[in-house]
Amino acid sequence: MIEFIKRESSTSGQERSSVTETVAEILSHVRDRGDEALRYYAKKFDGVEVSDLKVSIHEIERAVHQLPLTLWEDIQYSIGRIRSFAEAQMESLAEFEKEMIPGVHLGQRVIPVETVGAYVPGGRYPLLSAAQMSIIPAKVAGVKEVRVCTPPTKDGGIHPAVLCAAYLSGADEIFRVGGAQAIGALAYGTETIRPVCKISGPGNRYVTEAKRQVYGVVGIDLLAGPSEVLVLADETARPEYVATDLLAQAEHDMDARAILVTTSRRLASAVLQEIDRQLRTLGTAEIAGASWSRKGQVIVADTLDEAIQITNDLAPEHLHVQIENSRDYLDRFTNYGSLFLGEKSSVVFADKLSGTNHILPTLGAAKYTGGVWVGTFLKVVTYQWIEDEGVAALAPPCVRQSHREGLLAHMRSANIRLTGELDSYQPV
Ligand code: HSO
Ligand code: ZN
Repeated sequence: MIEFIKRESSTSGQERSSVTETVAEILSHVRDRGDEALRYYAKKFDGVEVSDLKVSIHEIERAVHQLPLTLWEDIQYSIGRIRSFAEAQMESLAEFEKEMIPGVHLGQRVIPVETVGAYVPGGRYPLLSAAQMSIIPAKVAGVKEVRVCTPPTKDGGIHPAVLCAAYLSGADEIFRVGGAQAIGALAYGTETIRPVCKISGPGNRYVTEAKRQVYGVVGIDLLAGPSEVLVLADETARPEYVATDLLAQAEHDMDARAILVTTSRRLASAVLQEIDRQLRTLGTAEIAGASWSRKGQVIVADTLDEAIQITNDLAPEHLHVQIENSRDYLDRFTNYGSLFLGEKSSVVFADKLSGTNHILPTLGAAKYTGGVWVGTFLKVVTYQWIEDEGVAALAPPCVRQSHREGLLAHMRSANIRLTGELDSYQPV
């Protein structure tokens, strides 16, 4: 039996279709008019006249030199952590060639995507880590060119720390273009922005819808929705910790979802009280409080098994387990973007610098995919090399199968390798 102590207030999806139409219009405008459309939307949506869409190396160098030393060091530190983990993932990917039967050699290769577009959102909080999370794994994968798009600030610049984070992470080109129009530019190309093979990075609902619409023309990483956390806690969890974790997700935006699943009614009420207490002194209480009251949920389960079941059903973006001996439960969780075991493993470390990626599946997508990783920027492809002995084994069943299917040119292509003739092999 589960009980909802606090439920998500219902939301309607009526705005959805207008977003779809607006985005379709922006994309076709960008495809038809290129840079001119990008400047038009910069004026319309960002309120700025943009002359140089591409950020010059002088502007980047100036931003790097003006960056406070500690911040520069912090950015370098997080780049180092994220790169190390991406490199470890890279090592886990195996290329191989194997003689499967005599004369049939099959292999697998791992090839980087040639060009990647990294979208770095602007919005309420300029996240330094957003740039790093796409660019670094792409570069570790061996992507030749990473083109970054990020919205211009009100004065037509780019937030200096975001610019530095993108540059120091290895961005090859940076453009002051945001929103759906940036996705259009990266997918179709304009006079200034050359098209890429794959687009990665989070964004608002317009950016996400644009990624959905250009998918096929280019690849995309995933469709990232508003941030989510699910904290699974038992009676041993600390209400102060759990409350900070729920509010850290809630402060992202009004649509962020923070969920507590617990086996302890006492903990549930302690956390609710603690959230109210912390909101009184939290600088971002306006958003965090609003999103908590709109989207926050507290669910009490009778047993831990039941709580784990709910967790797997909800498939949250971030899953933070704060129960006794959390680490022993690793195998019990099957649907999540990223898992955090034990009370010390705060999600915010991974948001920025423990090393794992923070671009993760939301809205239940963790049922079918993980988040961005070095493999997002790699193609696992196959090859083969077949000798006579292999032909002798493969051709007869292949000829028979093709014949049965009525694929007569296929039949010949196999047969000529076996007999040197087109139709000599008569399948029975
Ligand atoms: N929680 C966000 C990532 C982030 N938060 C970066 C702060 N900085 C989505 O996973
Ligand atoms: Zn966060």
